[in-house]
Amino acid sequence: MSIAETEIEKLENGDCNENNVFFQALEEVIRSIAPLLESDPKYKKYAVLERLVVPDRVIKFKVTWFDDNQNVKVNTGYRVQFNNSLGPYKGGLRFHPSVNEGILKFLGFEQILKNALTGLPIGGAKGGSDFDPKGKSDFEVMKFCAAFMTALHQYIGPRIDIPAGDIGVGGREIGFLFGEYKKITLKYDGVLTGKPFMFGGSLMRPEATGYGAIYFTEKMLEIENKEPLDGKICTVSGAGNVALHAIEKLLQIGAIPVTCTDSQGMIYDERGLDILLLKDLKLEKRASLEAYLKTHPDAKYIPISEYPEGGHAVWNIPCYAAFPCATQNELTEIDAKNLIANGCVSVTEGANMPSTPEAIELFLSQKICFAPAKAANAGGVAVSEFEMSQNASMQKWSFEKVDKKLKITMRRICTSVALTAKDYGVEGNYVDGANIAGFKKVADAMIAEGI
Ligand code: NDP
Ligand code: 2IT
Repeated sequence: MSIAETEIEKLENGDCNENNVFFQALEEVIRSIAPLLESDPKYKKYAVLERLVVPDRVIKFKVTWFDDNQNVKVNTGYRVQFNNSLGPYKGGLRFHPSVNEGILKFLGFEQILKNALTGLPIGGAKGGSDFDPKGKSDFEVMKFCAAFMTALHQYIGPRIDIPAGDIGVGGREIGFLFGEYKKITLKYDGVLTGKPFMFGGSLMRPEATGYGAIYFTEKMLEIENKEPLDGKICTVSGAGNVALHAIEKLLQIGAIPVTCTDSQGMIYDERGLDILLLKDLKLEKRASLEAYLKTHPDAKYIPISEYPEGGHAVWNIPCYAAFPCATQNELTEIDAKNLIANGCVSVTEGANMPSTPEAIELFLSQKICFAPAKAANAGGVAVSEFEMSQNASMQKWSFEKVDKKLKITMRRICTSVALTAKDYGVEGNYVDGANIAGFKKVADAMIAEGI
């Protein structure tokens, strides 16, 4: 049995079984790096893989707070500090009722390789809580964030672990978390990224993940000799930070994004989406997407109850390029078949692991340009690192400077992933390219730092 197969079997028989998203993320990476493990004995000698798949530590804590009716509420908080070989632990916080240790381990593991691909000095981590910010007042969110930070503050620091946002955590939550950290520690540290601009946030951090995914796609289409995005129909899922900024950048470059989704349904506006309205509805008013119809009655709204069996309405809409930007496993094998049948040429993962393994296999076998999450959505964490640099040097960079650095970073990641794939005999396979390139950086650092 190969080193990779032995490790997968060990994981399957351990506490990480096949139905688990953490196992899904690990299995993909281990299969990609199998040739590297066989060809270079140092990885086995230093047990790099066995060490890499286990987080350095998982911090789990109780978060108690009062709602607006003075009821005591109890949630669970986590921080998975996965690997700090390349730099301090870095990664977002997710507040969503589905959050559990398995989901945060998958996200933390992906973050290690993603952060390595940026070429910046950051390790991998993820955290969050099963707290649901939806329907909560600003005061309730503030009280929850304060209680969460009370438990977390002793484990983080600007050279230790620097959390940021993810699903359910944006500028509002980061602001409340930062305020509480400052109050408890008396330190004005850049201990979180994604802060509002007025107290140390980087310009363009909100836009960075979505814009970065489009910059990556432009470069990938260039390398693969495909037509550029301008004038092309694009489908996007999600209606949060990543999706809306991907849509905004698509509109800026002359593409025609026609869909977005939230947890309740999909909007299809074949003339191209109204981004200002969407930002107001989803980022300001935190309303349902259905409200889009009040301003644009010609658009279509499909609630999730009417989605096709085993699939999602958004991937039935014919498009040139697709951008899943909502959540994990939101693009299934059935969805992939529909996209391909309708002529889709390119798929870019804005969300973390949005495509199932079966969907990815189809994309790769059908030679669809496929940009995997850990490469394509690295723009968010890259600009987070730019925010850390600005905080450390007490500077504020212009929007243009950050945008230029983001574009260079995304194009560089794309090129290095494409070249790595070519070097390892899997030209055009950006999944293997990203996994091998990211793994090598982390693994070589782990070996150099000793066990
Ligand atoms: P937001 O909370 O801003 O938006 C999430 C969007 O996805 C919302 O429209 C939400 O719907 C929808 N959504 C969330 N969970 C589900 C679900 N289970 N089923 C259907 N729809 C769902 O999060 P982000 O935009 O920040 O994150 C989106 C994805 O991008 C995640 O996978 C995240 O890990 C990834 N990512 C985020 C980065 C960042 O910088 N923020 C960086 C890199 C990756 P509703 O409005 O109804 O809640
Ligand atoms: O998945 C991700 O890369 C993020 N949620 C952003 C992490 C960060 O530290 O900016």
